[in-house]
Amino acid sequence: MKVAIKKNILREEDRIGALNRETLRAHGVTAFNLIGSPGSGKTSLIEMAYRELAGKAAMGVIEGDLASDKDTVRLKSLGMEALQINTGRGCHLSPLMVRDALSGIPLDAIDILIIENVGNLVCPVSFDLGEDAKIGLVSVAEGDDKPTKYPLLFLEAEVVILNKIDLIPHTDFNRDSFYLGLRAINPTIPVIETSCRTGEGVVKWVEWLMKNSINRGEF
Ligand SMILES: Nc1nc2c(ncn2[C@@H]2O[C@H](COP(=O)(O)OP(=O)(O)OP(=O)(O)O)[C@@H](O)[C@H]2O)c(=O)[nH]1
Ligand SMILES: [Mg+2]
Repeated sequence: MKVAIKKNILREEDRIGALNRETLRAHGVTAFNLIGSPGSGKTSLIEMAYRELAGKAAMGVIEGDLASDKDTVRLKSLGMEALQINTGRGCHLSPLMVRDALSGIPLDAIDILIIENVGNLVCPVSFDLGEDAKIGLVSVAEGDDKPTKYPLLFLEAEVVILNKIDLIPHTDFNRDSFYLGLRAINPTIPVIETSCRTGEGVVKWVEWLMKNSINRGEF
């Protein structure tokens, strides 16, 4: 009985996710679901992308956090369209939360929507929010074993961002171990190494966003 109810809920979630995708398509918006641990640099990467995309494409953000509007305040101060969702005890954004948020974002004014999911490598992976692609983010500070321990994200994502590479000399992060673990899970997924401190890799990250937009970067 419990299993049947759970399956029905998931089916309903998928239906709303598909509806979100239709809405986004109707407005010509590409959506990316950014998934990474707390503090891995999700908001920092969004800030970097926004600066780099200036004059090329307009970006909006849905921010998911258990509490506070800190990230939204940060993004709005740059002039970005940003809307905060607080999940309370919830460990992920649901398609319905995103559905509600979409009505608060001027979709005709943006080309790319980044959904910063709640900091978590587990639950957010299971939900289709209506995104065009999931982006898996890990940072050097978390250790090189994350693909091995949290394989689902690395199977579902279309790209992996390895952030905070400026910290490699100060940690025991081993690039070879990281890539060995990742390739065992997903042999072909592209990886972009970035540092929001030095700016390294940011152009590549933004090029990936453009290339994987529904209009292939022709905004
Ligand atoms: N050294 C270094 N620090 C970084 C880098 N990227 C982000 N940070 C720092 O890491 C901390 C967390 O960054 P955020 O961008 O807030 O991370 P987040 O994933 O959005 O965090 P939550 O929203 O709380 O889950 C901040 O102090 C950033 O300045 C990086 O590439 N290198
Ligand atoms: Mg954040």
